[in-house]
Amino acid sequence: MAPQTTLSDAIESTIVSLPAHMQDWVRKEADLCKPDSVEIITGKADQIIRLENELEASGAYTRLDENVYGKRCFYARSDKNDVARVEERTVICTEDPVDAGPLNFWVDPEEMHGKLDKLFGGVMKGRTMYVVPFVTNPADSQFATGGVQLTDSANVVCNLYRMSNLHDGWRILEKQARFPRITHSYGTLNKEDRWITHFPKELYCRTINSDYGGNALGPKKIFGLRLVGIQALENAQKKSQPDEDVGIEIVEHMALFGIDYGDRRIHFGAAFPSMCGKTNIATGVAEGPMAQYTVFTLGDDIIGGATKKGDGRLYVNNIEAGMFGVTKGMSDFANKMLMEALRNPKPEVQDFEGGPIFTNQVLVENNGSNRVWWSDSGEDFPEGDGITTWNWLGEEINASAEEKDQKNARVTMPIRNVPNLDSNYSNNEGVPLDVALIGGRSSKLHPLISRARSWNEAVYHALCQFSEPTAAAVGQKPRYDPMANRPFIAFNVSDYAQKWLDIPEKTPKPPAVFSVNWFRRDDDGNFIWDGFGANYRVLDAAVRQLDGKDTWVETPIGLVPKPEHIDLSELKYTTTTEQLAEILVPDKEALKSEVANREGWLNELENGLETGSEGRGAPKKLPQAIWDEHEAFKKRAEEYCA
Ligand code: GTP
Ligand code: SPV
Ligand code: MN
Repeated sequence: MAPQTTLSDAIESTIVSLPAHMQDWVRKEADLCKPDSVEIITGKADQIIRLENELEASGAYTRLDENVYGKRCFYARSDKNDVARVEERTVICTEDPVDAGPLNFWVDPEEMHGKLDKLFGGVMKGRTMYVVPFVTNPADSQFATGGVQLTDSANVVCNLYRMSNLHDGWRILEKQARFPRITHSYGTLNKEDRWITHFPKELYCRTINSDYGGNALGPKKIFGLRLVGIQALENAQKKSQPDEDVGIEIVEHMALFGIDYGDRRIHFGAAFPSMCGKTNIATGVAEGPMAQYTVFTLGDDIIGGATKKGDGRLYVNNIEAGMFGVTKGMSDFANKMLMEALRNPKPEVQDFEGGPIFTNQVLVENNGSNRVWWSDSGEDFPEGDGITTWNWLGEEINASAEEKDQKNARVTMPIRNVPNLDSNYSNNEGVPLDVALIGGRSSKLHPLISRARSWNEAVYHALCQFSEPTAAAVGQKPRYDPMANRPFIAFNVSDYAQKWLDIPEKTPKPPAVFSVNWFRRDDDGNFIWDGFGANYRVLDAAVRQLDGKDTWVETPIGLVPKPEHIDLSELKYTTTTEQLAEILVPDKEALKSEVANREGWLNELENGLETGSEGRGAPKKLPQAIWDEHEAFKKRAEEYCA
């Protein structure tokens, strides 16, 4: 017997068709949110096509010309106050604030639920509540986890269908007794009442008043990185020896790609903060002296995996099924394989996942044909007879308009369209993670590439990875961003540091870790390094160092190549040998202040942020090994700068 609710018979009969262990939760949420109807997402394309048509009929989606990007390609505009992640409103709700740590915002779970119950009360009146199943990729790997998102946003459903594995969702969820749950409503889109909340103990997240990517697409950051990240921490903590199978052990904010060297394919993971080049490096092409090397794409944002029994290496996969890429700057020069995917969608993908969904670019109408334009695409702003253009705010504009596409305008697209997808993309066992690249935007300090002398030193540098702000999150400032994961570590950062320090004990053949920085600037603010396709030359130098072919030079921040180790022939922008020599070593002035800055940062991790600590979780002691590495760094830096 179903408990007493005020739900209609139609809603009740939908709910009873769900797997038995989910019904109570969905019923309770429906009773609170009061949708007019409840619809179960089947995972089949016909239903998604119907939702796309409804979004088009309502004016939310503009259908783009099939001849440009293939079938089922759409354009949407967001609310003007809902264009990026909102870290200030991202909250971890644990009983003990120490479990959230000093970097996360923290609210007592009961208090947060009370506040959210009010905001969710009746929020779906006049709307449909969709029940969306999903599973991390690949569905049949031992690391896969299924979950359910409830949402009143058909736009979120259509994006999720391209980004996450929904079609295997129910099959996996049937077998999974405990399942993570996310309830989302775009609510009123009011930013004052926007909340992205996580209740790790309940495997439950509630997010309201945003329809944007990382705030609303549950399987991505909310579930994929944060909740599964906690699961990976707990599994890794309980693991006592390398051959013990504990399920998923590692989840990181990393792109994943392979490059063939002779008969071996080396797999790289790239942990760069949001909008710092993950999609670029995973979908770019090597050029010049490396033109014969193919880059094989596996993923552009989140990896998960574990140590393989008997092998001792970390095996990882992209846990997503699509990409959510920044369009500004997307071009044949910056990420050719992504452009190819847009130009040549595969028929089976067009019919199943669908085509790209663009949000917040410039809409271009040319005699009845609709397409989009974005900044730094290499294409002139469209002008001429029969052409009309509107900016992301919906205003008709011309080439001289200041406001064109939004800085964080994005495109959602199924990864299966990428022509150079690694054949192991959906391999249940994953691929070995050979090299981990850790980077950020550092205009003065960090060398183009460096390698720590030991594992602990690498962890220390990664914990002190610095990066300048981007448009991917609202109101960001320059900051340290541990392993490019700062906004996504849903537990105490000291435990995260310890987890990384423990890797060699649990994974006898851990990846080689290199720090990279494509973003050094000259005194006029220009980037010194060519970047993009030239970055693969830097990776080539890394592989040569690993193979013992080149001997690198000591600096306080790690070993660095000599200029002759990086081939500068046929560069597009011409970084000179002198410039290369400059960016291969840390800037002395920057290094001097870095020692004190890092000391301040580590103290903040241990004692709480100096400014803006209000509303955050509580700190705890950092592992001693981190302080030991800091002392060693300080000594090396003082000698170097003397
Ligand atoms: P999220 O999706 O937000 O997690 O970001 P991402 O890391 O995938 O970022 P993406 O690859 O979309 O980075 C985009 C930005 O980085 C664009 O502004 C690019 O122009 C810039 N970028 C990427 N690679 C390079 C590079 O090698 N040099 C320079 N100067 N800019 C780069
Ligand atoms: C990021 O900001 O790191 C992204 C986009 O990948 S979002 O899905 O919004 O998190
Ligand atoms: Mn990201």
